[in-house]
Amino acid sequence: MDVRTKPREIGRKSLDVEALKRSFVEWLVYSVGKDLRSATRRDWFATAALAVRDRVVDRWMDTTRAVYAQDAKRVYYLSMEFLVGRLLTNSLANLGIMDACRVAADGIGVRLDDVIEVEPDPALGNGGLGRLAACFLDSMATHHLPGFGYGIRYEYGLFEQRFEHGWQVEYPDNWLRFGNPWEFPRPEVLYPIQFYGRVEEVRDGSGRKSYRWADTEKVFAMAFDTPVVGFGGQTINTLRLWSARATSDFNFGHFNEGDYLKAVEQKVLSENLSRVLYPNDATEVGRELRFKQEYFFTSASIQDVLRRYGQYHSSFDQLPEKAAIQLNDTHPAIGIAELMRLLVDQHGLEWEHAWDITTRTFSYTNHTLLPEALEAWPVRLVERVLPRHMQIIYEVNARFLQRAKRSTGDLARIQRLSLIDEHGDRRVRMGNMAFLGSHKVNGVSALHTDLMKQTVFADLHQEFPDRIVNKTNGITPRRWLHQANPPLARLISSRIGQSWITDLELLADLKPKADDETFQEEFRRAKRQNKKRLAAYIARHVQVDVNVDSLFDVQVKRIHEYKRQLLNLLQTVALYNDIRDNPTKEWVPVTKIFAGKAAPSYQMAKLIIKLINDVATVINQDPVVRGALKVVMLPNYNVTQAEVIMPAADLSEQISTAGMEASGTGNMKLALNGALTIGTLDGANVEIREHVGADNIFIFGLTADEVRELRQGGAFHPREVIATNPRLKRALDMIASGVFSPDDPQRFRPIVESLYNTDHFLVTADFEEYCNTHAAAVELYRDRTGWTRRAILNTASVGWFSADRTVKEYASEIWGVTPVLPGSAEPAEAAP
Ligand code: B1N
Repeated sequence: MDVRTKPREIGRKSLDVEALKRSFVEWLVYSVGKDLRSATRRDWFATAALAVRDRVVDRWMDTTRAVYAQDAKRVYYLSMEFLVGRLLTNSLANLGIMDACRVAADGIGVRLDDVIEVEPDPALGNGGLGRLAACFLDSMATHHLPGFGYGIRYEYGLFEQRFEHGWQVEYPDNWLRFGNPWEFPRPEVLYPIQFYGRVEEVRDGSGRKSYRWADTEKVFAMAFDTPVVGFGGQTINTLRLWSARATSDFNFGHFNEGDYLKAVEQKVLSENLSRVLYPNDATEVGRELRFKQEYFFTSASIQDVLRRYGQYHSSFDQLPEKAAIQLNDTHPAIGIAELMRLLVDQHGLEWEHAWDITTRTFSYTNHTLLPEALEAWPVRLVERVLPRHMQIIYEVNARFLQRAKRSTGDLARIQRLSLIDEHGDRRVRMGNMAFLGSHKVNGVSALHTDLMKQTVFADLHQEFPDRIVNKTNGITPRRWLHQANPPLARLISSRIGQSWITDLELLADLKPKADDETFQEEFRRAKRQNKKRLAAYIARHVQVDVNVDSLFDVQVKRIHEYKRQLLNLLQTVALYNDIRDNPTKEWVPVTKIFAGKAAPSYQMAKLIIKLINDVATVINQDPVVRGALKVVMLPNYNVTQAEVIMPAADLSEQISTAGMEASGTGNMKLALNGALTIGTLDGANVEIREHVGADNIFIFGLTADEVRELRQGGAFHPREVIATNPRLKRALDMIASGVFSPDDPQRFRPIVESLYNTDHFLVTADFEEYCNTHAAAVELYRDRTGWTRRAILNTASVGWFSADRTVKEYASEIWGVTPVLPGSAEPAEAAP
């Protein structure tokens, strides 16, 4: 069908209060099937979401029509993870109908805030990488860039974390239990995904060789679409998530044999593909199901991209002018082999032609240099699961190495360039694959990008010196300031207007107010309001009573040794000792707030959680320190919780071993909300210092270069460092002797021993400087004016870390896409 002949649907739903009220009642009665008296909060959530969704849909179709009508170039952001957070508040805020909706709800006796609180937080990601993808979607929609997110509709998201006797225990995250009002199932958008089988060589009449992938097992990928509301509600993009569905022919054999139950079992097994998110942040566990998940969503997405392109084009020559595919880390990197397979095997393109189209279409973002996180799939696995792709990878490699050999005779270098790691069991280096198949490869902070060039990608960088570029991460100011921090957002708008919401560098206009007494006073009042909200949250969730006037010292992120929660905790224990030694001194009251999940198989990280909880128990119960120090570990850190924590923080802990945190984005959220950073020169901290100024950030510790030298030089002996630092030694002795674990004094031996013996993350090396810097920060907190001035300058100086800036850089320097303004469409088909 000609997509341009469909009539355009008109009739937009009104945004005013009366219309909203009518919508609520109608949805409640006719769709949720309840009356006003019997409706539960969950019913009201479904009702509100559906009524708001109506307002989104008209505009969504306008966007789709406009992009179709212009045949504009689109960005496809392929990511295993999208940590979008709750969508009701986000939709209301971005549509600008928060107040109207509150009034409408009030009018029928419903408190909107109660309704908001029952929405599950879709945890379809682990941490920074998944949240970055969500921030980018928000920025693309807000700035009218035609951007699609493609990922997996996991039936179970990241596990729910609870503490039982201080230990992390994981519970399944059954987020779809009560349905998901935001998604549109698209049962007609269905693609076959193949696995296993074998490859046949076929020759046509002229003797030309081609390949057929035969005897495969098939699964269908079915689309679920969620609208992505840009700020102002003008552009609404699409997040398309794939769910696995058994094919009907899958179990034909069993049906014929009359084994009905076996057939059903097969169906369940094949649908496991989209069952659960792997809970590892920056560590890969090479599981076959994970590899199949990666191929599953990547293949479906690329088939969808080609289908959409094919509606308007009869040859593939223009694909790179119409589609940019961004690989969010190597997880979708198999897409490079998949596009080659589709172009060469299914559409008959010549290899060189297909390769040219492929490399001009793909680009790749690297998010980590940690060796344990670099994906390298065993050749034997790839060969078995995707035999044709393995052949394609070999062919890409052969051609590339042939070229490389012309310029070097250095065999070791050739081995390093190869897509195949020949050490031990042979593996496919997905990073090298992603690099070769892309026209641009980017790091996520300036330092990280430099380190990419010096380490993991040094050889490839020499071969392709223009390919690596930097795109420092950013965060969306809509969710992380406008939505999460209404008191500060209102204060800012009262002084500089509202344009900062979509143009965050305008916050610089606040700089002259940093010394303005009234502004300072109001800034403090906003912070205090947020701290009260967090204190209430803490009281509700962990029953600890914290002092709102204490310094809120926050470290919230995944638990990982490189992030060094242990460094923070050792300093906490040392401070505890200082206070006990000198209880009558006028200590600045400090509340240490931790939150974060450990990968379920990461024993050391789980032991660190237990230690934080055990230290918290002892300190919080000790009458000697009461008031001067409290320690809180909040369970189940997620986007919703982050929205409560970020606005309330005074001090932001960004203390990873230099060179190990690719960027960090929590650092940006906290600084934007007026926290001062204490941190190492790692990831984006380096650039945060450049923007806020060295006087407004607390930097300490070894630099990335010093870390490398210290490790290489072999002259680092943690045992000796500990021996020369009595405060550190005392803290470690206490942990080792069971002061915090009287029921099991040996419990924390593994932690203490690893610090004494190897201390790979250089906790002991940085301890003293960290303590001194921390003490200086706490001292400064006494100076209310000095602290507030610095806090204001942080907020005012980090506008550059908006995801809007990041996405615009990608758009112009990597993707080659430009905004499509809505409302300029010819009538066309509305389905994305
Ligand atoms: O990506 C974030 C960065 O800000 C962080 O510094 C970085 O640690 C994070 C495998 C990862 N890197 N790698 C991952 C996540 C899941 C997985 O299965 C790796 N996450 C990061 C955004 O750039």
